[in-house]
Amino acid sequence: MTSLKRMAAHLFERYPHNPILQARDWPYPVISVFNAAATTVDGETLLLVRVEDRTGMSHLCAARSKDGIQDWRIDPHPTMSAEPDEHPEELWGIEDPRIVWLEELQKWSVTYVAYSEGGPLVSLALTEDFKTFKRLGPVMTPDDKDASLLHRKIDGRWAMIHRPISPGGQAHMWISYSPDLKHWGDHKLLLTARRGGWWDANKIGLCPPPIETKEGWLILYHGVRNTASGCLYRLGLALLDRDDPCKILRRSDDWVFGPYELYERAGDVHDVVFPCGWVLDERTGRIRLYYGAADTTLALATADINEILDYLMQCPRGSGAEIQTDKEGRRQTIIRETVIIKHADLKE
Ligand code: BMA
Repeated sequence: MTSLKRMAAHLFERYPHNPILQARDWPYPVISVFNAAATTVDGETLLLVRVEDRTGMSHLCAARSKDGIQDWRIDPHPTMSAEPDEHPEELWGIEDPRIVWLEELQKWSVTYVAYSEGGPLVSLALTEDFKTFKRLGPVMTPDDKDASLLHRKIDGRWAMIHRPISPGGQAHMWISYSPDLKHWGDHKLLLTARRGGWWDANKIGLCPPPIETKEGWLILYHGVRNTASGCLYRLGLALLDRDDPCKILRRSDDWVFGPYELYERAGDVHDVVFPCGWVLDERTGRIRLYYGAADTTLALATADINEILDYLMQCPRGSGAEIQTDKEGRRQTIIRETVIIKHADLKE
């Protein structure tokens, strides 16, 4: 095994007492708790957890903890429920939130999946307290999921990464821009799913919101592999240019985290790890990654952001697209040159 492959396998470390939250911890009857967004509020970690009840539909519920690991205080009632009367696109529930603090507005954005009669779409809400939510309504039409804002404007416009499904079932990550968070356009294809035997062939999607680092926007994304016994959800890394996030600087060829422990391999949907939130402790450089395990419980893994960046800076440059079409329309394999540069050499 090369040292890069060894690094990939050890970047994330599971919390030994996983899962950290389960249905039986809930103050009201539910069947599964998973895919939580995460942020820091007044020095505490706040998770907005996707909760499914016996209707089969989901709502969001806040859980707070001082250390982000244990002693969670869970809201006694759903914190944000679907409101299909005023928002028909939420007919079949709301799912998989991502939270971003927008310094400019002094508000948190919550992008989430609204499950409409026409399919799942991306909706956006703003909140100042995680008690009331101002809905801005659907921002992307169906089928579209896995969306998050960048925390600041890029050249005067808000940017959102999201994942529409293309005809034929292929699902790639896109980036779109808006002057006001309401009207979105200038859509660009960002990161494409690979093909064939790759772990991230055919379907990928953003996991937690991108983290801005000196080296670029750090992206964790899921890749879905179709197998004879169903889908396998694993995670990979990419780095986007800080000033122009449409540019992909690096992408890992290997997946860096995948279902392994029993609570990830068995549950309502087996073989799924699905993070929607992470919190960076700026003092220690440790990341706490919160992920849904087998669509049943919520688990925690930790990682060092500098190790992740060191690893990424040794990954192939560019988007990792391996197949291109030549002028005559023939497919050709592009052999990429992997240039190893020390992370330190790239700092100004
Ligand atoms: C995706 C989303 C996630 C879910 C995953 C695995 O399409 O619906 O909420 O965790 O599938 O079932």
